[in-house]
Amino acid sequence: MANERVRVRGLSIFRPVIYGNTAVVLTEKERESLPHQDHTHRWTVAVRSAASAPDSETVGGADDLGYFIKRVTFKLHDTYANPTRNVDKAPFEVSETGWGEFEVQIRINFVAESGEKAITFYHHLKLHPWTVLGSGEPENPPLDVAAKMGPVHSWQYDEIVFNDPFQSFLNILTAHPPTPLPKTKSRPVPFHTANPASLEASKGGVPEFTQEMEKEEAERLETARKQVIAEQDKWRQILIEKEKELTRLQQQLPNN
Ligand code: SLL
Repeated sequence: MANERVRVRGLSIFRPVIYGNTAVVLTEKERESLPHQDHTHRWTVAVRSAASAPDSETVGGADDLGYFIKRVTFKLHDTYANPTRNVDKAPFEVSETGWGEFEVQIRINFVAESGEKAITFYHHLKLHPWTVLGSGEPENPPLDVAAKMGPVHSWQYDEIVFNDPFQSFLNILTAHPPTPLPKTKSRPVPFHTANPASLEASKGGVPEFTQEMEKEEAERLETARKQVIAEQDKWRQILIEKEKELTRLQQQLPNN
């Protein structure tokens, strides 16, 4: 038992999670039945496992993260009653109605065996659909248009890494391997429904995270890295030319 509190040095182990929110526009009927009639949306903010359960209507959430997460504290905007919401078991989520977007603080406390400090994520609660840039449309479409566009999904993928974990915590983690992400999309649903072409395909559907998305992100980073290097080379060249010119001009000055 004693050696269970020993750290396994040099070992890193991670768990893939997503955090974010889903939001829908309230129907007129729903609005009328609420105590706050100025509320326009119903939303859910959550921390979930990255993989989605097959045929589920939920983004992510295939695995119950309760084996390593003890508590998630969602800190809502101060306009909410009791803005600090503690959730002590899966699903780690809060559902509310409201009228505005704001930043949610998401604090994750790990099980006692982990000996890990809490971590904090920040998520901008998204209610309004993304609009096409430069399309001349207003930034937030009117509610009736937004309602037709279907639910808004705003989710961030992340990996919680544990370095030098305690042996007892490592045992817990390895006993619960995460459901792997699918290689490619099994459902033709994009995350960003702003593009009208993707709107039809996405209707009523639920997006999911895939391994392909990770590959695409790596490719985008690599392209950006090459661009930065090319720009640096270009400006270094310009600097060298300018310095030469400066020297030339200085030599032409009368007291030289
Ligand atoms: C904004 N900075 O002005 C943001 C604040 C606050 C959102 C958004 C409901 C609160 C209640 C609610 O949606 N608060 O229950 O009245 O857009």
